[in-house]
Amino acid sequence: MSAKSTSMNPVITTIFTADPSAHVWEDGKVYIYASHDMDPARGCDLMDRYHVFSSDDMVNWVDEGEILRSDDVSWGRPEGGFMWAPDCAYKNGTYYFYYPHPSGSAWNDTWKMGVATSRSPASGFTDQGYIPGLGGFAMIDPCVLVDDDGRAYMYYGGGSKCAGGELNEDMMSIDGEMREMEGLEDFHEAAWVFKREGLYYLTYADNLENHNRMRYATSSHPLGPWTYRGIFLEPTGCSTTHGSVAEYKGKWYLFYHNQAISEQGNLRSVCIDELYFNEDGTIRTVVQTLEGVRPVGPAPAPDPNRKIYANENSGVPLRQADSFCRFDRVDGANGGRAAIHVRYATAERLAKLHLTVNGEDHSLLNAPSTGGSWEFTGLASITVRLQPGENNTIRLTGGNGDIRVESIAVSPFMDGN
Ligand code: FUB
Repeated sequence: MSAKSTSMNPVITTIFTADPSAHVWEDGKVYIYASHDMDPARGCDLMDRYHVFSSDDMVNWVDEGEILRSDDVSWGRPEGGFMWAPDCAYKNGTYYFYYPHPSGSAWNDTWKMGVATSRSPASGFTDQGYIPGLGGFAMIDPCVLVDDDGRAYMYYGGGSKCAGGELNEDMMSIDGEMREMEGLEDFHEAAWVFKREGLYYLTYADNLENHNRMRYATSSHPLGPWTYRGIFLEPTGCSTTHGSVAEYKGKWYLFYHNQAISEQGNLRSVCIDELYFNEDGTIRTVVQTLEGVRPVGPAPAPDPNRKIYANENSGVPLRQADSFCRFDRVDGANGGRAAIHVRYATAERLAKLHLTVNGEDHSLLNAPSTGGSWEFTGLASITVRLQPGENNTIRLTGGNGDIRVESIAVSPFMDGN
């Protein structure tokens, strides 16, 4: 990873990600739990395979890999897909990953709030079922706030209804009933609650047709009633909007998505911009930038375990759907997660490469323009699972724009996960 002066927007470029929920955990890093727009899209039907991203400087983001897919959900709709906007919470040594997913083929009538747990923030999640009593028609987008006193609250909603309630100690059931959140104006979906200086903020997407904005309300109690405060994110150019607010190393940020890379509303990309409060606690309108945010820590050190594999045919463009380059005997070290960084050149606005690892499909990797067919400055990065030792085959197939691949760099995570 090289030193970057700003994060740029979007910050996650290699795969399409949306609905970012950001959290700072005890290891001092900031994590983004995002949903994943599978490419090609079919509305939001095919969304699946959640990835987590982490950073300790806000500029360099590591793909931590996939943590859950619809195939892992035994109670889920038989056709899969529909893994929509998630959130994550931490309590007493366990990470709780909350995700909306339908239990039946009639997807919008059968939403449930699934929970997967792990002892680690970004790997090892196992599905635990769903929260009893929650869900139903259009009820999506769970968000959990763990308050300073350890009490935890769940919020969710859609189709103009937002509900909240207190979670039990098990973090997987509700204490009593959910209640409607009062005082919100023009609520659509995407509830997010955070606390600053003793005040609770509930942010959400509004109903502006095809150009949802973000609004917010405040309260001195985690479950309201809420006082409506206004709009703080104008349209991003994407029909949906969905965001989270978090503080990291003394600065506040809005994590949101737009469609800048794809120019398609169902292939979205996570962005980050700074968020400022006025003296009275109100939020200033967030300025959407191309530059993104500045570093709040040193750039990561180069990985001493990284191995580079050259493509001997790097001069040959992968233009046709049957053109590919293959890397054999790729070292997965002890096995488990490994970051793959593909060095490429393309003059196309957006080329794509289809990645398979040991025959397993990893979908399309985005390769935005490097400004020239021989400018090998592009890096497409994704984290996958490798077998132990030099037993791995990585294949990149063309057919989505004129693109040359110079090499791949592989960095095993070395933690055995
Ligand atoms: O990403 C699928 C859905 O689109 C989310 O659940 C909504 O908040 C909207 O972003």
